[in-house]
Amino acid sequence: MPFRPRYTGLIEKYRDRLPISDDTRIISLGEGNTPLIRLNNIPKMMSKKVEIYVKYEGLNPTGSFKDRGMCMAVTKAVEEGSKAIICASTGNTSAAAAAYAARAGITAFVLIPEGKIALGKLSQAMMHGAVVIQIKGNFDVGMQLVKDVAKEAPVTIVNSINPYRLQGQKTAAFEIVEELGSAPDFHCLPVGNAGNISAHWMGYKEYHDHGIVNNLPRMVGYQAAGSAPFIRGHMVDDPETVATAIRIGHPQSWDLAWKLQKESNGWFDECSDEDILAAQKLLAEKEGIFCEPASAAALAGAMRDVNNGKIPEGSKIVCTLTGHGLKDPDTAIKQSTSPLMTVDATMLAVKKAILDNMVG
Ligand code: AN7
Repeated sequence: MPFRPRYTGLIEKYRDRLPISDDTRIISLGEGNTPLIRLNNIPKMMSKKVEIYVKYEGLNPTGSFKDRGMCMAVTKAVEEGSKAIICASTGNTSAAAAAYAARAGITAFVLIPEGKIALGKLSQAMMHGAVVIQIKGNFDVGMQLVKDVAKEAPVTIVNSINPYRLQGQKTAAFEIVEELGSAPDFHCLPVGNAGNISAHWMGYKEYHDHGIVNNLPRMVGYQAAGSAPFIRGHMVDDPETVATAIRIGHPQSWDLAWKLQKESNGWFDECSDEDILAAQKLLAEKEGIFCEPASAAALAGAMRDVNNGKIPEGSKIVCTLTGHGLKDPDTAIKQSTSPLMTVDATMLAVKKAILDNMVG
């Protein structure tokens, strides 16, 4: 039986490209190395021919892309002697912070908007032993509080304003290039704080600058219509969307995002909540891939922009599916149309249920 070395996470794999030294104690949960899945059925339903791949970041240890950045942020915090980390979060950052703090043996403080984070994410933060502080305010308010309090208390901020976060997250672009043998023509992502889209661009540019790849993608960022500061052109004070992960009106990486939009010749656009949920469901029903609502914004936007010609026929597209569908079971069940029935526990009743629901 052929053996291969155990995969031990993205810091070990990309240590030469990350700010790590030989004696850094690495805090890892085996993050990264996520599948790049080629969609089979959805492209066939589209009127124009394109190749679509999804980078399934929901398969990271805590179920979102945040693990890529959090392993780096916590590794560096520990190296610098920090005993506690803090973040504001719409859910996924808090889950990742809680898990990596547990792994490192330090404390995580997480500020979350009361009642506005998905159940799975809350359960993660609580289960990993974070100090969960619900605030009567949204993410943006929480983020400001975190910045203010970190000036007065011995805590390291692990939101994406921590530069190590983007360093870790850039590795997703490395993986894509390594698997495709080139950069895609278009890379579509959901945008909240715009940290992840910025990190991806950093990764692509680094491989390009170092001669590993000779093309660059156009970066496309999609926001939820009720929470779309990049489309409005200014900060939004009361963001609202079913995609709670990207319910962010004051993006922290505002300048970085506009810079990469220009450099990559990409664009930002918005998707309605209906389109986001429809794309989430389509992906689940037609491809067997379950992502959370925010993630589906990438696919919803890409499909629309293929249809309207902004993304030309023949393009190779990567959509990042930022988080796992299991993060938000409530939204999934609420919009599900699959028959959920209860029948008598008899062969006859079960047989009838089968025959009544045979398709084709
Ligand atoms: C599933 O957890 O900001 O544009 O506090 O969870 O880098 O902010 C989450 C963001 C997309 C947006 N998809 O990424 C948080 C948080 C999912 C997310 C985004 C988030 P950025």
